[in-house]
Amino acid sequence: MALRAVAVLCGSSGVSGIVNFTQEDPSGPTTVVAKIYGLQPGLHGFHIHALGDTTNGCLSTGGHFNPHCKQHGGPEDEDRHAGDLGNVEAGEDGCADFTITDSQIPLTGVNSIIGRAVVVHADSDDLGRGNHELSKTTGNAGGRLACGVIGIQASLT
Ligand SMILES: *[C@@H]1O[C@H](CO)[C@@H](O)[C@H](O)[C@H]1NC(C)=O
Ligand SMILES: [Cu+2]
Ligand SMILES: [Zn+2]
Repeated sequence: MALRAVAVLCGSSGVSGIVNFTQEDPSGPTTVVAKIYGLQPGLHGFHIHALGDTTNGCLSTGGHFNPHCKQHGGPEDEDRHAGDLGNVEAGEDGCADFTITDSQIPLTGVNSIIGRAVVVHADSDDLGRGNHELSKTTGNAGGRLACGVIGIQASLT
């Protein structure tokens, strides 16, 4: 029975979206399928942040989810935060379709992302490869446009 979760993205910026998470097997990878609206065309950093706290908007969702105390990177990197999912790319219509299958964002167990938050940023994530002082912590992805808490969804049988 697949585990499922969902995050509904909203923010003060007019950016919105839906992020679906599916984990077929409790020890297997999680597939993320997102559709985001209202973005400027181009790349936007896309992460799991540590806290599901939106009392102060997206600012209170903490830093990137980082249970293994690593540096910021891209999803393909050995040295990365678990929450580092790279960038979504919006077209001229401001919409981004994004899919990734990743092994560091389970929906169950000690490193579960349930109750944490998805954040989409104003700027592109340099995946830790920029020369900016923030490259190794946030990818210098700029402000937080929209976010949503990752909640449990009914399982599919
Ligand atoms: C997310 O899943 C719902 C069904 O639970 C579906 O209606 C929606 O189209 C999905 N969204 C994306 C972006 O895949
Ligand atoms: Cu982020
Ligand atoms: Zn990171």
